[in-house]
Amino acid sequence: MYIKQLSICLLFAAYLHAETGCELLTAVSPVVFSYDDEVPQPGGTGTMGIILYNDSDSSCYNYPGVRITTESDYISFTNSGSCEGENCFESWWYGMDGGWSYLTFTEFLISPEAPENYNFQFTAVALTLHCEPYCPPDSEPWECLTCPNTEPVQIHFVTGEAYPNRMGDENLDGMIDLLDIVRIINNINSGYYENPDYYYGQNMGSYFADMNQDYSINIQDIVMIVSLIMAG
Ligand SMILES: [Ca+2]
Ligand SMILES: [Ca+2]
Repeated sequence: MYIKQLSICLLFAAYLHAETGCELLTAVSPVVFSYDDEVPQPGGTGTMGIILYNDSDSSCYNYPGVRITTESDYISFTNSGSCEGENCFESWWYGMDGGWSYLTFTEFLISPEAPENYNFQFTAVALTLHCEPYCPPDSEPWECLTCPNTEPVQIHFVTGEAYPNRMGDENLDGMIDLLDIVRIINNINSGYYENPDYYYGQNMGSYFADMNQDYSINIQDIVMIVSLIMAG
């Protein structure tokens, strides 16, 4: 039940809008997932995928990016990207069209000293670079190279518990089951996936349906999802 509530919360947060007016990127999608089943135990390394989503109709050519930070003890990133320090990760792109999504992965370490069932969290926010015209009048120039573009989104994990979403979870409800299979079959039959924009478009579930990540959703992906369901 906890997982389902978390997923709903995360999806809801996808509709947050920017407060700074910083260019055209208006939302960071907090859909977080992993290829692993569970968040690792203390001493392990976890991988988190997060999708940056431009929910406006307009393109953003002002260097959109995503920054993920953690203030939780025992958690650090193995690669900070362009961010400084081990408690921060950043990824940037040159631009993105309206309605498109970009995906970035980050790896995090859970210290062996962390307690069992350790509850930790990340904060994700969408950014744009070079947003000086929108900076507060009293801000220093270097403070305004990166502007928060969305409200921060909190992402919670517990060691040993399932990730909010996994590959195969087409309807993003936190479970991989018959509902996902039915949706994928219906979408294949209706020709929905033949739209070239589907993959990074409005329906992020398409990404989760493409199990083998070959940019095509077909019987091979269905077989992989069925195997997952059968494996329990
Ligand atoms: Ca599902
Ligand atoms: Ca595929």
